[in-house]
Amino acid sequence: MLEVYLDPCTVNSRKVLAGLDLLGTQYHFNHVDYFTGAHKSPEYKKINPHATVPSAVDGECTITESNAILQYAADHSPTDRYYPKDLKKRADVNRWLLWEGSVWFQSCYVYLVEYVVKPLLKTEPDESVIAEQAPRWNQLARILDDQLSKTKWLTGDEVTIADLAVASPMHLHKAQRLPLDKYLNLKRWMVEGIEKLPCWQKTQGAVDQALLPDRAAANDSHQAKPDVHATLNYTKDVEKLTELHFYETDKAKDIHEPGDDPHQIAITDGWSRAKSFSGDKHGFSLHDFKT
Ligand SMILES: N[C@@H](CCC(=O)N[C@@H](CS)C(=O)NCC(=O)O)C(=O)O
Repeated sequence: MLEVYLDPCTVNSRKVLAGLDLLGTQYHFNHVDYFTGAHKSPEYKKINPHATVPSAVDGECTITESNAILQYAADHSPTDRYYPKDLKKRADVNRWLLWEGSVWFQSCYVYLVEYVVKPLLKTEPDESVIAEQAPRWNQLARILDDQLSKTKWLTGDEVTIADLAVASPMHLHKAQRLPLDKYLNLKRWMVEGIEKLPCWQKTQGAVDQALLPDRAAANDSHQAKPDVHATLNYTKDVEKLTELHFYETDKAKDIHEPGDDPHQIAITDGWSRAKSFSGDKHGFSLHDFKT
């Protein structure tokens, strides 16, 4: 099984997680905590000497570039739908993957650092850095907008791994303050295409939780309308210790049977807040589930 090493909140890690979900790839997740610098540990650098996330290991094979991980996983997928085997179609996907890694990521990253990371670290964004980057970003956004005025997804009618790769550096576009209103085709693709993909939605919570804690909390309170309920059968709290005497009616008459106090409870998705949970007073706690 593919071992992946990443932190779900980083751009390139989120790209890989969304991509593996889209492709239906089975993998084993290893958390490398970016904020504690675990990607710089000697242990991790044995896997990835560049000290960056993500990385993937499949037996003897180690892959250290997010787009290369997507390509590898797609090549092992039973379908070529998301990474066509047809060489001309594949060349088109490849050129967007390379374009993203060589120019797009760097430009979007400036906005991510200034408007997302710095506020997180309680530092002021440097507007002169944005002003310097803006012409470059606009030039690149125009290229995407032009392409997306002709096609639904970057390479045609079908979503491919190139779409996820290009979307990832702008994954927090509102918080990054990327001026998408100037690029309506790009905005349509991002908001009505990418952000509607289940694989994208599943990977949003961890990003919000780590990088936009205020928004994550607000979303949680919006999500307070749970759509799943369950009945938990508590046992009534009685002074006398509960003993099992169900068939001895005399002894059983003043005790309560286990599960004689049903409570309807609402189940809400707390995954985006998982890090803030600890054991509660009834002894429940939330842990990562190893697959
Ligand atoms: N081209 C690499 C870039 C990987 C990369 O730079 N990852 C960032 C997080 S998105 C990182 O680990 N940076 C190291 C650091 O900030 O120390 C890829 O696509 O995997």
